[in-house]
Amino acid sequence: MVKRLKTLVMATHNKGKVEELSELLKDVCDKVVSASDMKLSEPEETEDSFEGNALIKARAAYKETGYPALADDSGLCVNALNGAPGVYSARWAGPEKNFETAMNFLDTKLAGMPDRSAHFKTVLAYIDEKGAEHIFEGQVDGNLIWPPSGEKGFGYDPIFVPEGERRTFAEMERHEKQAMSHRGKALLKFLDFLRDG
Ligand code: ITT
Repeated sequence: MVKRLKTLVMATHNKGKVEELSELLKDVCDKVVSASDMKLSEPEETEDSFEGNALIKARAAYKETGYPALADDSGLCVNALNGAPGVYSARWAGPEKNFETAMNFLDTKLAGMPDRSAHFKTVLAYIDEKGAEHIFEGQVDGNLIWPPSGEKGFGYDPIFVPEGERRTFAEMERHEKQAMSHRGKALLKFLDFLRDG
């Protein structure tokens, strides 16, 4: 039986993540609110790992609200760039969060490099009602294309083609991306955890 939560805070200010996470979470929570809805502060992400930064965000939201909190730290890791931008994926877009700029910057860095393989990674950090911490991970491998293609999704989606596909994430419907994405995989692990717990 799935353990239902009364209220869950999604410890993120990223609208794209909220859209992708909230749909499935609504099945297991009476109420799902985001850090933006609750006007929570945005803690500085000072760790050099997805897990470390996910925990910073989840702990901050749990502390501020007292509700169980789920944070997502994620990013694009490019093999030819030794895993960059990785935990710096959001920061490459600057304070204006301009991903056109970030994708152009990435394309410039990859000039002359034939290896276009990359993966997206998500680490979800969950802090339960008692304050216990749990980690769930998801990854999707794929290749980068240029020029960007597609209007859906967010962030680096217009340049990422998952393995076995011909379309970018930005050319897919949300449920199609969800079925194969890093975030979708991590979220299923979290839902399994609630089911078993
Ligand atoms: P929060 O910290 O408030 O959750 P953020 O956007 O700053 O929002 P991150 O620090 O985890 O989140 O940065 C992850 C970045 O990686 C995100 O801004 C996107 O640009 C990129 N990213 C993560 N998942 C992605 C996805 O599914 N599609 C495209 N880009 C993604």
